[in-house]
Amino acid sequence: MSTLEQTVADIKRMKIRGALDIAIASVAAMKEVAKEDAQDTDYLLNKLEKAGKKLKNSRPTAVSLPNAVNYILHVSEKNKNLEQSEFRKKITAAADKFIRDQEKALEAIGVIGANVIEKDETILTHCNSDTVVHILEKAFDQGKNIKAVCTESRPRYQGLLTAKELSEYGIQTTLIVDSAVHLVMKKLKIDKVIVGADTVCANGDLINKIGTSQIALCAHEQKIEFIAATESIKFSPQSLLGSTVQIEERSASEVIKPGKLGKVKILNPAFDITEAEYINMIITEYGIMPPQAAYNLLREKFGWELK
Ligand code: RI2
Repeated sequence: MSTLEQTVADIKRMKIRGALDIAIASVAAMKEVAKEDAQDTDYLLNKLEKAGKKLKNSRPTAVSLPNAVNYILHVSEKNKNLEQSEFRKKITAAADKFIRDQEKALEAIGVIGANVIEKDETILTHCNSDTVVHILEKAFDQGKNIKAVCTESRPRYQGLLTAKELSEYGIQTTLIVDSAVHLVMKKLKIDKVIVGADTVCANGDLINKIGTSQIALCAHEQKIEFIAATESIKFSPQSLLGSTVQIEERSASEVIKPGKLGKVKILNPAFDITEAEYINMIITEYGIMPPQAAYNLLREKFGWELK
């Protein structure tokens, strides 16, 4: 199997998962496509376009994936008049820079996010976001003696990954079932909720793992700060043009063994939408911003995509 086919398959079955990781893996796969044998630059360009389509179709919700692919396609288009070897060099350099930039963004968010956390705070998180894990580990490194509460995140249980990672890092961690959030917020005196993002829309709405919006509502009711941590690659330029984000529906078999409940229909949406009004702040590599500033970030960062 080629790197491209392998990457598409791994993203589909969530062997590669997390909004940032699928973007990085997609760019790495396109870099390999650009190295393949070809008669001329046009042929390579065509191969990259086809690869981009396959990658974009592998998972529909996290916008970091099409943003990453479109960036490489944009560089390809800009350099299509170059001779083949020069063209390859441009794509390789762009892919390497993209990956480095995401690593730097993650690092910057870690530092900014850790500054937001106070000494002895208890932070609740949902699902498994590398970005959030990074923030909590940085805060721990600063000697802040934080505690973490992780939801299981049914049906795929990504919360177990978060709990394991944080606990092994030395952070006092508690795992709860998803439906315990409201009670536990009071019982364990949660200070802040910090979640990752799959997509941020121009109006500041957040799309993240199913269950996020219920947690935001609980936090709102209990006056607990609700924070999203996200690299700017997860902002959706298409939302500026009125497109809505497709919420991925995954197989019923992730929820229950097929047929176990006879004719009962199983619905398994993987993400939900948290409205901007329930979000206190968004942490990006550029700093802290209110969700209402999403529009400005999009115009600034993705202007090239909107032309
Ligand atoms: P990072 C994940 O989706 C979760 O929804 C998580 O909050 C988000 O991606 C961002 O993850 P999934 O791939 O990029 O588990 O912060 O469906 O790692």
